[in-house]
Amino acid sequence: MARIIIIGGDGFCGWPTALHLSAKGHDITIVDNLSRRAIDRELGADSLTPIADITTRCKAWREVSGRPITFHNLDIATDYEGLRMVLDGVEPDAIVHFGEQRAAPYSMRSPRAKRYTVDNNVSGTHNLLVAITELELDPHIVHLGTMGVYGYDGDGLELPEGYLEVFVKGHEGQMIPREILYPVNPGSVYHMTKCLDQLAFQYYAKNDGLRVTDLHQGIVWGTQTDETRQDDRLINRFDYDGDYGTVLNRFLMQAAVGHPLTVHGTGGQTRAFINIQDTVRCISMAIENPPKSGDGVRIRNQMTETHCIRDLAILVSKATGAKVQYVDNPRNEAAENGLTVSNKSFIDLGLDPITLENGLLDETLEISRKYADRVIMDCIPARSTWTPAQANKKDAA
Ligand code: NAD
Ligand code: USQ
Repeated sequence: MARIIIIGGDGFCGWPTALHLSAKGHDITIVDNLSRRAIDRELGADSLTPIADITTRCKAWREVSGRPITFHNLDIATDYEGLRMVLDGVEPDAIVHFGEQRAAPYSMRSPRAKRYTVDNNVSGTHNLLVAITELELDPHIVHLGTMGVYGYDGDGLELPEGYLEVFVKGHEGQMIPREILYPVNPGSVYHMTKCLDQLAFQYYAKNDGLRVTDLHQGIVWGTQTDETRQDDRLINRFDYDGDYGTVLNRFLMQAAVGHPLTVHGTGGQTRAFINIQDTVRCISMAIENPPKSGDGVRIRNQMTETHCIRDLAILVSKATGAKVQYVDNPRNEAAENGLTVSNKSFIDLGLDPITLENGLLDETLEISRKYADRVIMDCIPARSTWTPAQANKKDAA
């Protein structure tokens, strides 16, 4: 069994992943600075589900499973020495890196938030790479990247898993093949940090032989997994506010509280999706199938289906009777786009995807209804805009 560090293990994807890997018998250490909980307080928002504090969570898991999880409250972007000490102490076989500011709207809300997102995400990732090389460790780094690095202008082609074969004209006119990182096209400062992460991984894999899997993940929906269902104190986070709530979970929560479903613009944006239970399974599969030193960075597209936002709203509306409201799009993004994505590498590893048709919408809807009285209605509208003038005003406020 492996020693695994989960950076960002108190978050929406990190917590159920920590439990899943612990249940499989791995030794789990969580590193998290609890910044996500602090940002909730800053925004006056909260998880729809009542999440226990991290100490209670770990204690509950030990009671339920008999297995310990160690927790370190540590900021990987600013506390390099602390990070180095944890790595040195654990000597991990694998590190799963979720520990970044992950909301596109939050990253666009003000100059301060833009700078925080870049400082936190880029420094955190780079500190991790430096510490591993300084200590001469050889863990498999599994990083959570995003489908958003590709951008949404690929109509007509199937997005490959990270790399593109191109042919460049040589000086004698011959066409020379090269494999390059798929050209990045971020849609927010947050997405831009994931593009910068990619370069850092490519460099440290080349120069220091680090073993990295970068998972280009789609939008995660759902809440519970087999492990988080086992005790109320293990319940997973459910974000629904205008900055952190992702679209499908927001629609389900909105339906539960009688709020119209807030479709941005025409709703013609097509995005990639994955259920949280498949997220944890994919991460486990990625850990079990590491790249070899010298192989470069292994990129896998971690998504199971694509949907257009308008169709999702209609689906939820039909299931619940909720009204659909087309609101001005606060983001700067294409009004309509097609999207086809290869996820062959996980299918080849045996992933049997959970899709919207599998009935799990009902479970998420039930959770939304159960905790509807916790919804802070003022947090529902998406107020972060991509327009500099408005974002600048927020900082001044
Ligand atoms: P989250 O915000 O719920 O969790 C991130 C965790 O990292 C939080 O607990 C936070 O406190 C911690 N963290 C942030 N900065 C840190 C730092 N400097 N040091 C230590 N801990 C730090 O986010 P999530 O939804 O669980 O996403 C996890 C990862 O997956 C992110 O990197 C995100 O970009 C990626 N991802 C998420 C989604 C999604 O839909 N949620 C989709 C694709 C990719
Ligand atoms: N949208 C609406 N109504 C809403 C909320 C969102 O129409 O109430 C639209 C947005 O305008 C956007 C789409 O839905 O076109 C997706 O928005 P989102 O907030 O669900 O997802 P996004 O901002 O892309 O970010 C989320 C995670 C991020 C991750 C990304 C994966 O927060 O961490 O990287 O999904 S991906 O989209 O594949 O890049």
